[in-house]
Order: sequence, then structure tokens, then C-alpha cells
Amino acid sequence: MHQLILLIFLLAYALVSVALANGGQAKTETQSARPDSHAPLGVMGDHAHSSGEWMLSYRFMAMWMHDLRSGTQIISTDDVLQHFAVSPVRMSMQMHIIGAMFAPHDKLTLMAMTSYRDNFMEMQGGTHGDSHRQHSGKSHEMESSGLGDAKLSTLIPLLRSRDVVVLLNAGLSIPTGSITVEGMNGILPYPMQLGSGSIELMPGVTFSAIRNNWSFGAQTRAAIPMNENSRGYRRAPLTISTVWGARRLNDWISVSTRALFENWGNVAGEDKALSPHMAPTMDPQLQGGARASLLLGSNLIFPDRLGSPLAGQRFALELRLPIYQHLDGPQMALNWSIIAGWQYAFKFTH
Ligand SMILES: [Cu+2]
Repeated sequence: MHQLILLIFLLAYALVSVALANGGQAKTETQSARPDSHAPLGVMGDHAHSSGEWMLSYRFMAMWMHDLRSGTQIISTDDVLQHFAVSPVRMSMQMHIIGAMFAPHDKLTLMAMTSYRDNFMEMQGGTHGDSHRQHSGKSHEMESSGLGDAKLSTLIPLLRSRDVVVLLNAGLSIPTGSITVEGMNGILPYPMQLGSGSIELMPGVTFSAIRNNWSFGAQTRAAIPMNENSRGYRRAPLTISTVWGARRLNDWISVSTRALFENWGNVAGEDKALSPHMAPTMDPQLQGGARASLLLGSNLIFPDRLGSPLAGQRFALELRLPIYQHLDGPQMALNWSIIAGWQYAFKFTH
């Protein structure tokens, strides 16, 4: 189903690209109408708006994991089953993210985001004599879906010149995502839950610059859970740093390349309903890691020459390949992920 949506999106993207490529070049434009005036799609909170401007966005993100790692080493399911009753075999996550931005003032942009998530995990092994369905070596699956945590942010431009912007990001994550999702054998392991269960502080700073047909940017941000959640644990802070460069090919399309570094720690405390000896996904000390990824992306904006209502509509996508992962494992490692989305900024005119 999700793969179908993605395929349709990619086809539409290709069609629109070809259609626009035949349209020729436009004469004038403003900086904010450049395709690369927004960062690559996976960068959140990268831009501010001008007073009175709204923006709506939709992003679809999918991640696929089918390797197990301990440290940087890939290990086999059999290795894991030497120490645990159950081992994860593969996992996938899909997320629909809806966002809204509004700038009451040039010096302040507000942003709200909510998501709907689907998690899927296949496992091997099983408990001894616990259930008729699960014999050692047999595989079984679990799924969870629902709302994720809601994010509220303020973006404050510290510096906004014609071609350089420095943005301060200050946000809160509200625990609207469930941390009590259950499967056939009770509460699901940590990676399958939909939220963190804690209020999180989300500070960050974003730098971006435009020079001729090029643009560059860097962002560093964090999500810091503030309290122990109702299940008795607290997820570790997550830090994300990224740098990117983009080349505008013409007034409607740009291509980008990006490096991304993520670091997250282990779970503090534990959900007492999860037995750490059962599966690595249930051990609070096997959740942390660090990862570096390379991303390739493209931004597309319908130029003004097409006239409304298409003018200003943005479509973008980004493909991500991890190049280094160091995981407190055994833990599922990311193989690749993709994000595709739509953005539209507008003003209500009276
Ligand atoms: Cu925006």
C-alpha cells in the first residue's frame, strides 16, 4: 500500500519534471521562490516565513531495516539466538507527517507537526513451551500503528540578510504517541512503540546561505526527553547534525546532497513488562547508537509563470543511505530510507 503511494508519487514527480523542463526559463523571481530556498526535505525547521505567511506540508517517510549489528559488525540471527529467545529479523517504519507553519511576525515563525506511524517487525525464535504457535526457528510478526508525538516549535531568525539566514529553533514534543501498544504476547518492545511518552525539549540552530546557483546549509538540533514516562523509563536524548549543498538547475528544480549524523543513547529505567532476556529489542541497554548517512535529494517548485493555483507548490524527495552505524547491539540497523513530500506557502489576502 505505502509502496504504491510512493510509486505514484515518484511517477507524478517525473511527469511534472518533464512537463516543466519543456516550459523554458522564467524572467524574474524572488529568493523564497527558489527551489533550494528550502533545505532538502528531511531537514525539519530549516526556514522561517515572512509576516502573515502560512505553509502546509505533507511528508511520507519510510525506513527499512534488515541487518542486525553489534557495534559496527553485522551479526546473524543465529548469533542473537545464542543469547536471546527471540531475534528481530527485519523491521520497517512508515510515517505520514502533516505540518503547518505560520508567521505572525517576520521575527517569529510557529510550526506544528503531527504524524501517523506504521511499524512492522518480523522476528525469529520464541519462548519455550510458552505458546503452541512459536517454536524455535519459526518466524512471527508484530505491527503497531497510530499517532506519533506532536511537535510544536518556534523559529526565530537571528540573522536574515539577502543571502544568509541563521535560525534559532526552540520546540517541544508532546507525548501524543502511545507507549502501551500491545501484541499477542503483551506489550510491544521499545522500537515498536509510537511515542517517547515524555515531554521533549527540541533546541536547534540552522544556518543557510545562497550564492548564485548554489545553496548551502547546516543544522544541529536535539530532542531531550524531560521526564520519566508512565511506563517507568525515559528515552535518551537524540542529537542530529547535518550539512548540505544544493545546486539550482533552473528556476523550478534543484538537486542536493547531504550528510547526516545522528547519536542517541540507551533507555534509562525500563518498562517492567518487557523482559530484557527475551529479545534485544526489549533490553533498555541495547537501544543506543550512532549513525552517519549520505542523502541525495531534489526540490521542485512550480514557478510563478504557470499562474495560480499551481504556482508556489513544492514537491521534494530525498533518499538516504547509511554509511556508518555503531549500535549498542544486537540491534536492527537501517538499510535505507526515503522521504517524499509536498509543501505550499500562501497568504490570505483581504
Ligand atoms: Cu515553511
